[in-house]
Amino acid sequence: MSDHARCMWMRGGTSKGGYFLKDDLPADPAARDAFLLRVMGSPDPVQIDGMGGADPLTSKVAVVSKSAREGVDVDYLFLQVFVDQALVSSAQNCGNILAGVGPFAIERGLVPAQQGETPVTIYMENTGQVAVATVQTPGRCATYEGDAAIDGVPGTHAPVPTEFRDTAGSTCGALLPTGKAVELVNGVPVTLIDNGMPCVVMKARDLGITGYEDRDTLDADSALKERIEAIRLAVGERMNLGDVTKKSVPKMMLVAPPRNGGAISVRSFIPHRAHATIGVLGAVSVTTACLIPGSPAADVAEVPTGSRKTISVEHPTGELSCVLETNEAGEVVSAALLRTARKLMDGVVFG
Ligand code: NQM
Repeated sequence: MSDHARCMWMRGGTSKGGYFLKDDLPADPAARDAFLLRVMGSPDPVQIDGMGGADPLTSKVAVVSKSAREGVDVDYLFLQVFVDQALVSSAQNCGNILAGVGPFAIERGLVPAQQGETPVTIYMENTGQVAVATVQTPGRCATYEGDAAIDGVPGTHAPVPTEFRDTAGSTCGALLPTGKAVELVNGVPVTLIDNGMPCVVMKARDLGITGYEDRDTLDADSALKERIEAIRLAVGERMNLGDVTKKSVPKMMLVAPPRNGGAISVRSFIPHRAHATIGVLGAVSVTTACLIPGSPAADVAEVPTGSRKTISVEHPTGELSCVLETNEAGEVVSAALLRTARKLMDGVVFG
């Protein structure tokens, strides 16, 4: 039984977790997952015996290795370690934790740093797609200091602009896995969509809330959560995700008209707790839904014109802007977002 491993703890975007080189973890996935559960202190709602922060947003792992793929620097496998269940899932990607992968890869010597800034091309193993993150590397060293601010994180840090291409159907096989812009599930009109993250997008008011509630209010609403979970379980097969009982996808997105100058307001469940902000690829998927005529998101969104659109998503603690590039058919071909990351600890973790 493996009892320790070299590890860096990092904040990536508005999430936090352990970053490991693949070779520093057990090769057998069952042994690896058992070790990671012990590292995080799961299953336990407070994760008292581990590093996890008693929140799905702080119970995350990145497994990184040098890539053998053409034009790719590193491979990144994201693992969600459940807080109160003995589950580790690779069924979803994570664009927030992704923000730490570039600096981590440079720090561990997988990618040579250039003078000034270093683009790191990352193959996201969970979905088989590629992202390019640009890391600030003055003096050929990764830095975390800078002037970039993202809502949900105090202070300013070095910017990590990140671009995604061709994320449609990342896990579900198609942008709209059922081929429909809208369908009725348990009496609620929803869009089933995957542009990097499988999501169910529905109007908050159709679920009996305003869509402007804070995280604690949403988390305390057990009747709402039961209704949302029933919809989630009903659509898993239709979204080509199989039985989603023990999976952290699809994410549940409750949308409302913007009220702070953005394009849309979103409250998300990931899927059993409300998100403090919004997931990165979750935001790419929900902003893409804003461009689908007749969808619940398009009904409430105020979308700018032009082939390059900055769509600001209002979330519980601020906003996140997605820059979507569309082709002549109006389909999203790329998405860019700004994240930051910070190294918190580098050492050995015990499981
Ligand atoms: O959607 C939380 C997060 C995420 C995922 C979740 C994410 C993404 O904020 O790309 O970043 O949806 O479980 O870290």
